[in-house]
This record gives sequence, structure tokens and C-alpha cells, in this order.
Amino acid sequence: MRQEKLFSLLDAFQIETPSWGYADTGTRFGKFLQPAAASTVEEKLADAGVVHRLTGCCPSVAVHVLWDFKAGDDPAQVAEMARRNGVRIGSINPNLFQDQVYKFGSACSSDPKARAEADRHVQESLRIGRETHSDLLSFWMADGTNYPGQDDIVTRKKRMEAALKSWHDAMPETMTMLVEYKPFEPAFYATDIADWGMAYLYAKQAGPRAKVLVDTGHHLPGANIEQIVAWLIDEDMLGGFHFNDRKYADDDLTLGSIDPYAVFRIFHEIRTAAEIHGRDVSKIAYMIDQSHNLKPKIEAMIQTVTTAQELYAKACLVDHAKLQDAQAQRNIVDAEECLRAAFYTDVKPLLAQWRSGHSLAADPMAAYRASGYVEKITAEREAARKERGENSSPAYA
Ligand code: PSV
Ligand code: MN
Repeated sequence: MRQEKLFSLLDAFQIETPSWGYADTGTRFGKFLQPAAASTVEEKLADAGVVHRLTGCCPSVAVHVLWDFKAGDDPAQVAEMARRNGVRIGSINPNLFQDQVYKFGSACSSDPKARAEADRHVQESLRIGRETHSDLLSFWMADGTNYPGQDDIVTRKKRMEAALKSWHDAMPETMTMLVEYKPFEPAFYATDIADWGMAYLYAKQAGPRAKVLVDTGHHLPGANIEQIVAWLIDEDMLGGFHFNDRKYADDDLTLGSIDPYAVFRIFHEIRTAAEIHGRDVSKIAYMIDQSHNLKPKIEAMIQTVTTAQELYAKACLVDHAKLQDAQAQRNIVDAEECLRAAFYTDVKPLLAQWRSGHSLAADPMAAYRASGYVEKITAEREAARKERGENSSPAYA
């Protein structure tokens, strides 16, 4: 591939970072606090702005409604705060899982109070979306049952269909709805949107602006994610990704930390859809959904973003003519070598060159470490926590 084409593909490759990836998060066993972690939406947007300034490819920030907006907040002001930090508000993620009312689900609950509260929250999320000029409404529902017989499976399906359709129809014309699936957790018997087939059907029934969201951590072991991706693109139903990596379940580790070749193969299917099948892949929303609690937040984000860029660049380098030729001859070894050759190419020098063309540091991580930003926010945020009377000295930095 000509360098010029690779660089223009990299120009178009933008990744959204999640506000919650800058804040302290934990596992269900506890949280390890980081003195530099963001607590307010302003701090999250400031950190996201730093990541975008250093990488040049993260212009939008996903927000989680309950975690980022309090009653009475003016969404337009949050959008302005984002702008001041050089970013914009990206996907709006309603929270239909934390309130006590959702004990038996949200849209699928047999309790009309839970369904009404879910509707109220989504209408509020839509208002936030309109006022921040977001174009994505991203749904992940924790709905499901924990025991056989707990509720009627098909009745729950119908409740979900009705809710998604009404929310789809309430969206402004400019918005796309993303439907995310996950096989288990927190539901441990039957999750109401458990896999891509269910998400596909729900999205189809909701309306033309609903698509499927693939979270790379939301599959049972052994699932062939790149095949799911290839099928969804071919059906024009791939809305976007939540990138992260995993070893066991929904581990939310940084992208490519466990299996970079799997991420490369996903990108290869996206490039194949564009290069060979003439598909428009420009609307796919690349987003990060990681909340690992040991790595420093901003470093973890930069590491994931640069890893995504590297693996995408490698996938762009696959020689499609050679691959098609080998496939036509049923030469499996040479066909596979086309993928392996691209995967093993060192793209770091190319990316350094792409960055220098955009007046970016060749190595965003080194530039971040040299910037003094983490020292600055550690001091500022510790002081702010002290003022609020919160724990200001976690045991480990
Ligand atoms: C659920 O596990 C999920 O992947 C959804 O996208 C949520 O919005 C996000 O994680 C919360 O961290
Ligand atoms: Mn997710």
C-alpha cells in the first residue's frame, strides 16, 4: 500500500475515549485509588483533552449519564467544557442498571415502575444528547434473569423490543442508536441481549438508525469476533466497537494486552469489507471501554489508543491482491502468510512519521511522561479532595 493511502486511512481513524476510563474504578472486590484519577466531569474532559492532544486521534469523549451528569447540570455547559479542552461529547450512555428500581431489569422488568423509570432516564439522556450535539445513543442493558423460571423469556423479549423501538423513534434524525450485547454478568442465567444475533434482531426491529455495538470483551471464550464483525458489516449493521482486551470474561484490560493478533484480525475484516467488498466503513464508531484499576489511567488510555493505531495500520498493509490470488488457488499457507506478514511488520516508524506530519510527538507516551501533567493533576486533585474532606492519601500511587 502506498504510504499516502495509509496516512489518509490513519487520518480517518478516530477513537473515542470513555469518561469513566479516567476515573477510579474497581472490581466487585474493591477499588485501588489513584491520586491522579479524575473525579469530576471537568477533570475527565481535561484528561481526555490531553490524550487527544498527544495522539491526535481521540476528538470525542463518551459520557455515562448517571456518572457524568447531576440533576440540574446544564448539558450545554458540559459541551462547552469539552470544547475548551479540545474535545467534544461523543456517545451518550444511559445508565439502566444501577438504580435499586432495576433489581429485576429495566426495559424488560415485569415491574411497570422500573420500565417507567428507564423511559424517564432515556428521555433525559436524549435531552443531554440534543444539547451536547451528540450523534450516538449507546445502550447496554444489564437486563436478565438469574434463575430458570424467574420470568418469561419471550415476554421480556417483547418488552425490550417495544422500549428500543420507542426510544429509536424519539431520537433526533441525526442520532444513531447502538445496541450492545453481553452474554452474562450481572445476569447469570438468561441475559436479555446476550449475543450479536439478539442485538441484530432488536436493532432491526427498532428502526433504520439502530445498529449493533461489539464490545470485544463481551463474548464467550473461543468466539470468532472477526467473523461476527465481517457479517455485521456485510449486513450494514455494525454500529461500532467498545475496545478492550480480556483473558477470561469482561476483564476490561487495555487493548491488545492479551491477544493483539485477534484485534488485527478484526481490523483486517474491516479493511477487507472496504477494499474487496466495496462497503462503506466510514461510519463505524471506534470507542474504548476499559476501566482497569491498576495501570495509571491516562497512560493506559494512551497505550490502548496507540496500540489500536498500530494494529489498524498493520491491517491496512495486508496485500489484498496477493491474498485473493492465494485464496483463488486454495493456497492456505500463502494466504495466511499475507496476514502474518502484515501483522509482523514494524509500523512504529510509519506511525512516527504520520505523527510528525500532524505536528505530534513521535512517541505520545514519552511526551506525556515528560509533560509534567500527572504531577500537576496529582497535586491539584489531592488538594481538591482534601477540601471536600475525602480520602486524600491512598496507600499506593
Ligand atoms: C458493560 O459491561 C459495559 O461494557 C457497558 O458498555 C457499560 O456501559 C460499560 O461496560 C460500563 O463500564
Ligand atoms: Mn461496553
